[in-house]
Amino acid sequence: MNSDEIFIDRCIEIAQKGKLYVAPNPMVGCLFVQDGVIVSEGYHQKFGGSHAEVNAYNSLPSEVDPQSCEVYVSLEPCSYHGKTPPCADLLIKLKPKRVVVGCLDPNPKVSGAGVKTLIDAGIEVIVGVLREKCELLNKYFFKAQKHNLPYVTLKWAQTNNKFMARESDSLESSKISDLRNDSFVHQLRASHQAILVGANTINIDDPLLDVRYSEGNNPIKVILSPDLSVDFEKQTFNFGKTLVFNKTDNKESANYQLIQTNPYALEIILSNLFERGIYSVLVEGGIQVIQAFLDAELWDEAIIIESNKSWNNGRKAPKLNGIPSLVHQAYDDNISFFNKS
Ligand code: AOF
Ligand code: ZN
Repeated sequence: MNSDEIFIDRCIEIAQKGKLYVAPNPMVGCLFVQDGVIVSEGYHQKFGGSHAEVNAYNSLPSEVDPQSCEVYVSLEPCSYHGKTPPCADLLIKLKPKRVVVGCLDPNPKVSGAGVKTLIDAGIEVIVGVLREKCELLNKYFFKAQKHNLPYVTLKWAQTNNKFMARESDSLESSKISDLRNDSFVHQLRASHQAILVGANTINIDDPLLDVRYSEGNNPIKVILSPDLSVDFEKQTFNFGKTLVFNKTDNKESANYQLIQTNPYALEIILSNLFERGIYSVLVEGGIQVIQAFLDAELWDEAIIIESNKSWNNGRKAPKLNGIPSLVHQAYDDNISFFNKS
């Protein structure tokens, strides 16, 4: 790596400290560098809070002249008034020697305008250092800004002979993955803005769908129940926010919100979630719901947790063709990651 890449890599590293708290905003890291030495660091810490550039500037020691610094930032500085003023204006005022940007901001309100404002103001700007890695850092944000749909992660557990659920009359335990991997699953929940399941999963498993084995906020719960067969007495309705997509009713109550969708189709539901500012959805089941996302090709990533247990019977897991981008062994499970394209 050359020195620009090393500094942008550090921006990416510190940006990730905001992972659980910035959504739907992107994670962003910024450095001020003087004569090849980092003199201050900042990252976007929470949604609605100040941007990485502002935080880095605020921690610049008073004796350091910003005009003697180069600024590194993993995402193009913003150029419009959102919840905070434009970072490009701040940088123009500070007049750094150079601004090095990891990747352009896909937000149509920025999308090159931040870089252009800096160049027009006579600041030297370099764009695209570790571009792919910077874009990957914010894969949810990029998907949502470019396609007006949230990033969809499918996640399921299967036995080593590919069963995903017990038959409905079975009394045997339906837990498949290693208990020690529950914290991994809860990290996934915490890193998505919403968690989505079908009504059968609620009615049969009575899951909480919260984050309790790791740090982070509970995701918004999304339940697909076209005919409103979901049992509203189940425990997930006792806390937090739950959206129930259905064919017939719109209603808001203390514990849930019914949303009628017409036509009742996954793409319409995802688009509705995007309009609500939800940029990432974790689909946790069951079989029919996951299969529907696969069939409609409305997914971005699939994570399969395969245990070393074998069942004699049950209901088969969806089939996913393709080669995983990563497989790792975690306790008694193998976890495989697939990207759609
Ligand atoms: C930056 N640095 O640290 C972040 C940026 O509503 P606001 O003011 O917080 O603006 C949110 C938008 O700003 C977001 O959609 C994205 O385009 C950009 N995020 N930009 O220069 C940052 N978080
Ligand atoms: Zn900004």
